[in-house]
Formats: sequence, C-alpha cells, structure tokens
Amino acid sequence: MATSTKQAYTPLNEQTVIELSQKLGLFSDYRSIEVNEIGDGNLNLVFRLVEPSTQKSVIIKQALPYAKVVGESWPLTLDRARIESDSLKKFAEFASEHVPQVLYTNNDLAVTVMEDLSSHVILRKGLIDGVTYPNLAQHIGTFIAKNLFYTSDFYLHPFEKKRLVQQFTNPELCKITEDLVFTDPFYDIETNDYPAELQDAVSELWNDSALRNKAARLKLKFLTHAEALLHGDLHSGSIFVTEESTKVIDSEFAYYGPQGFDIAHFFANIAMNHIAQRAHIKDGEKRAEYQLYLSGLIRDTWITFTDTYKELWRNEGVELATKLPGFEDEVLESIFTDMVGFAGCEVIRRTIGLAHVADLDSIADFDEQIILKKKALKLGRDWIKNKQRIKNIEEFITSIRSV
Ligand code: SR1
Ligand code: MG
Repeated sequence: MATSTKQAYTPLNEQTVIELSQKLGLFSDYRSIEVNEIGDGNLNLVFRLVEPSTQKSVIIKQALPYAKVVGESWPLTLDRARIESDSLKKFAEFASEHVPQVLYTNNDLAVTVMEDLSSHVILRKGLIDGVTYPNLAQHIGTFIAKNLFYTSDFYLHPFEKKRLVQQFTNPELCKITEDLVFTDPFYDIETNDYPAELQDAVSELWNDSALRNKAARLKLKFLTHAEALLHGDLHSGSIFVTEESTKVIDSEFAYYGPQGFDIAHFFANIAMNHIAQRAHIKDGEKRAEYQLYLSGLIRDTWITFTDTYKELWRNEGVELATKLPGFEDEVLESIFTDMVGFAGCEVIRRTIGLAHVADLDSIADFDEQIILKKKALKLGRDWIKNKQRIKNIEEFITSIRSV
C-alpha cells in the first residue's frame, strides 16, 4: 500500500512551534526557548523564537485557513504560504539583500521558517514616528526594477515566463485585492469601514460614474495583464528597515500582474503618511522638513527604479522588442500612468475600505482625522481620474504636496 508523506495541518501554538523547531534542529537547548506570537497583520500567525544563551532567533510564520482580521467566517487558502516562500526565494535570486532568508518551508503545514528581522522596524511605524531612511529609495527602487525586469517577457524565455505565471497563480489572494482595492470602496458594500462624518465624501465617490469606470479599467488591468511577478501588497507595513538595510516581507499576494502595481502601493502609502504628518508633527518647520524628505523619497525611488530598469533593459534584454528605439520609454511611460491610477485606488481603499493604515487612523484629534481623510480621498480620486494628465514624477509629487 502506498503511504502518504503529507502532514496533517494544525495551527501551531507556543508549545508545538518549539517542537517543530526541535524537529528542524534550529537550536541546541529547547527547554530554554522563548516564544512570542508577534503577528499584527491581517492574515497569519507569526512566532518569534529566541534561544537566550546564544541569542539565536528565527521567525516561524504559519498561514491560518481563514483571514485572521475577520475570523473563521472568511476561509482563505493555505496555498498562500507556498506563494510567499516561493516568491521570497524568487526575489532572492535578484535582490537577496532585500528579502529575509527562507530557512525552511512546509507547504502541508503552511509554514515558513525565516530569518528574524527584529533589528529592523516596520517602515510604517518609522514613518509615523518621523524617522528618515537614507538608503530606502535606492533599495526599493532597485528591488522593484530587478524583480519586474528579470521576471518579464523582456528577459525570460517565453516558456519559463509561462511556467512562472502558473507557479504564481494566486486566485484567492488576488480576489481579495480585486474586491478590497478595486471594487468595494466604489460601491455601498458591507465590508467598507469609515466614520459617519465621511459619508458625504464617500457618497460623492459613489455618485461619480466616471470614477467607477476608471477604477473598473484599472481592475481589468490587474485581472488580465500578466507582465511580471509582483509582490502584490507592497505597502509600508510590508517593509522592514534600518538606516542601512531594507527588507521586503509578506509576499503572500505575489502573482503575475501589471508592472506599475507595486511601486504604486509604495508611493500611495508614502503619500498617506505625507498627509497624516499634518497632524503628527506639530512643529511647522519640522513637518515641512519631513514632508520634503517624503517627496524626495518618492522622487529618488522613481529615479532609481527607471535608471535600473533601463540599464537592465539595455544590457540584458533578450526579447527583440528591447532593441526597438524608443520602446523602453513607451513601456516606462505606461508603467508610470498605471502607477498613478493604482496608487489612487490604494489611497481610497485604505481610507474607507476594510483594511486601514495607522498613519491616518492614529490621528488623535478626530476632526483633524476627518479633514485629512477627506484630503486622501480627494487625492485618490484625482489620481484615478486624471492619471493621463499627470505626466511625470514631479507633477505626481506636486499633487501630493498641494492636496
Ligand atoms: C483580508 S486582508 C486585508 C488586507 O491586508 C493585506 O495586507 C492586504 O493589503 C489586504 O488587502
Ligand atoms: Mg501583509
């Protein structure tokens, strides 16, 4: 009789996670291991294990069969653990310095063991606290350019590209984005979440048929344009930072999609922080200085991204189209225009949709929070409707600074 080696899935707890670490031989003294469940995201269990005598530590992440943010009433595929660890390994092929090292994967248990990044902080927290990161633009611009180019048809053999599209087919997680980013905020849907004081502004969005039409077009692009392997959820809560180091985490939403998507999410989250700083930094001079840093972060990321992408295109482009004069500029222009539209959707969904951002939600003065959320909605709407009219990164930055 054939025997199966498949292991039965059960959620880990503080005891069983130590037993797993023992099976994997991660430490030497298992009686002393300290465990903390540190997951503060919307979906998974995240355990940090430390051996006090050696200070050795690891992260053990396990997907739950439902979305933690809502509970068991929202079942969710465990396959997202495979997608996350496979995509981290794929990104490590081009940009290993910007992802945590994956030490072990078990798809049956939906478990990934990875490098502990506790020396880093989550970028969203750093930005809310007004910290500057001198290498971040260079790191994220390079990370995105390399991932996009090296997983695209411009570089890969078409058979390998299509194999990767299959490997990273991620229907359930994509459906979350399709609903939460591109659909629900534009309609009166139960999962939306906003205070009554925003109802007038929200109703204005819902009554704007041109806006719905443009959002639907962006959704169509997300559904159909399998251009490159994306992280799929590259907001400032998916990035760990120190002054010197940048590590991208949480790539369970990875899939083949439109190239402008990841950089849009990064910029949208910087823009929301820029808006929220009107409340967080009370001293006008310090606030202006920090907002200039945020503008510079967007500018420098875009410049690094385009410079790196162009260099790869020229030196490593395989597809014949990479030799066509002017074609690289056309591709980058369309990435830019898509970026503006996708960023608009991200800003709107983080303001009135199911999953918010602490940058805006943590504003203590409620009236001020409402005023700034209205500004965020205005900016998001403008980006979606006028994406073609915003011609370059300077105009994009101006739109943030003047909202
Ligand atoms: C139910 S998951 C809600 C959101 O959390 C993740 O970080 C994604 O952004 C998703 O849309
Ligand atoms: Mg996440």
